[in-house]
Amino acid sequence: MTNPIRLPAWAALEARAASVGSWSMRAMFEADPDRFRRFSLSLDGLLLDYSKNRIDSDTLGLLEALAVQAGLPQARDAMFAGERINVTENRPALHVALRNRSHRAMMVDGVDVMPKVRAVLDKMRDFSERVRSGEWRGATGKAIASVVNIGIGGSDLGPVMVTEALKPYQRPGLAARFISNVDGSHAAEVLRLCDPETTLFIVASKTFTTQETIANARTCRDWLVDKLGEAAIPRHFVALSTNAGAVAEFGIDTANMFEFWDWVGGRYSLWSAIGLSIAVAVGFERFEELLDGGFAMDEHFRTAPLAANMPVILALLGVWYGNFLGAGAYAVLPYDQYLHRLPAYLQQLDMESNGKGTARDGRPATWQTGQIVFGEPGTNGQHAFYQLIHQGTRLIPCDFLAAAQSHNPLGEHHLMLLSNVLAQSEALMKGRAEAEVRAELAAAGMDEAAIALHLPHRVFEGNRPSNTLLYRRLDPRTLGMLIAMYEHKVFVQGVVWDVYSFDQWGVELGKVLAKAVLADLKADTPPAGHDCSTTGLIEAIRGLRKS
Ligand code: G6Q
Repeated sequence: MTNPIRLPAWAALEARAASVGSWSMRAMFEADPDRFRRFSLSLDGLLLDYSKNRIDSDTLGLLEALAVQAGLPQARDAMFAGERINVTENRPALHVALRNRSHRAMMVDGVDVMPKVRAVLDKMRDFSERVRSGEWRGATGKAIASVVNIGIGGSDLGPVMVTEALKPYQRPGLAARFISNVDGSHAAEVLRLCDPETTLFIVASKTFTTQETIANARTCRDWLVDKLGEAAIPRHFVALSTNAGAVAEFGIDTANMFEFWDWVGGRYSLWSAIGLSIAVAVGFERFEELLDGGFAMDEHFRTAPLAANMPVILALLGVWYGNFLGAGAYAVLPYDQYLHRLPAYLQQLDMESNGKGTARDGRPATWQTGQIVFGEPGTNGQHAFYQLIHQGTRLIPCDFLAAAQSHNPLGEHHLMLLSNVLAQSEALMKGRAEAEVRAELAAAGMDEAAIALHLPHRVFEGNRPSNTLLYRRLDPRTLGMLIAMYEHKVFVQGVVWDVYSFDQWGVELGKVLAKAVLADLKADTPPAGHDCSTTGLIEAIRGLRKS
């Protein structure tokens, strides 16, 4: 455990940033026609091109040295060995066991967890097949047509993102829907689309105490009971949780509960029973292919040298930009409509894991940790916020993702999509030089005065970095690889930044605070114990709700 700024490689990187940080990528490409080959990696059909970055071999060497000095190889081994690396919650972070497709044991406290993992997978297979085949029926004998996952945060974002990404694999007549927000409008709008006789609710909550999820589950239970009576509950409600007591108390038969364990973090849980909605939506075999992809990336991360390791390289590039070249944010830009929830998913994965201001020794982190993640699918983003990425005053590194083949080959759409993603990364790197713009304006017939006015606004300095992730087609295995790649990227950055990536005390705080304010909103007595802004807002809400 060492503060990164005390590591020798940190100082070397600071010095390097001062001298080479502004090197022109355009010039580097001109000088080295082999740059793409030297700075790209392939793994099972997934290509990572990281050549459009402000790096050279020496800089990468220093970044790798930083990772080694920060103890990355040992930290990685400790994670796979099931050590209690989630120190502040005193538990391992062993989501890699959930997708361990080998015969290797995965140990927690001296016990192999794989038999339990496989038993739950078998139960998920059996259940998802029964629902999909129509063998599992609702209380009135009808087959299930809507599966509604009720969960929030880690118990929602992964399943939503994956079911959306794998929509081409869903079968007609069985819809996967999600209720997460405690805003009653979310439940109301989803329930409007459902028929109680053919709806199966999956209540997904690790703790089974989360206010939003329990409130939504109660509302859905009331909706069902109102139409079909109490006796219908066992045919229409199942639970995914670590808390059998609370599941039973809620009224769900624990025979219909799919278990996972405290060593599965919420935002790492889509591979566990929390993925049941995915398995029902796309079929268990596809779910297994997702696990296979995750496992392939785990093996790569575990065994590939740091210099040829996708998650490590992505992580270190993020460190280079964030800690040495002043970037505070990065954009995730999938040129793949089916990945439209990937940015939201990565926001949680990244910002909840590494949005920490305290180092592992308990002292304030005086270096930048975490990164602001944002994004939208291409080409929509191009017509919105790319302006700032191209010409703004901030450095925003980008990850572009694209499939060579579409699930929906409509005319030239896909080639147009691909031409956009390549054109964007090229333009970000090259920019548009003054001479180029001047010639273009002159050719358009502008006089000198007009050229002088327009020129500075149309010049793009370029030199803006990006990675491109290219794959054949967005299938379950590729998706599994991509998700695991980002998980490990976040892990590596947490190690370098010396923070605990697997807790989320900020989220827990929100859970506690909301309960106190709820009591004040319901009361008639003057709210006490708040600042005057919160008190004023509570009183204003009380007034507005009466009017
Ligand atoms: C994820 C976080 C958080 C969590 C939700 C839901 O890593 O811990 O997003 O997943 O708060 O928690 P439950 O699954 O316990 O309802």
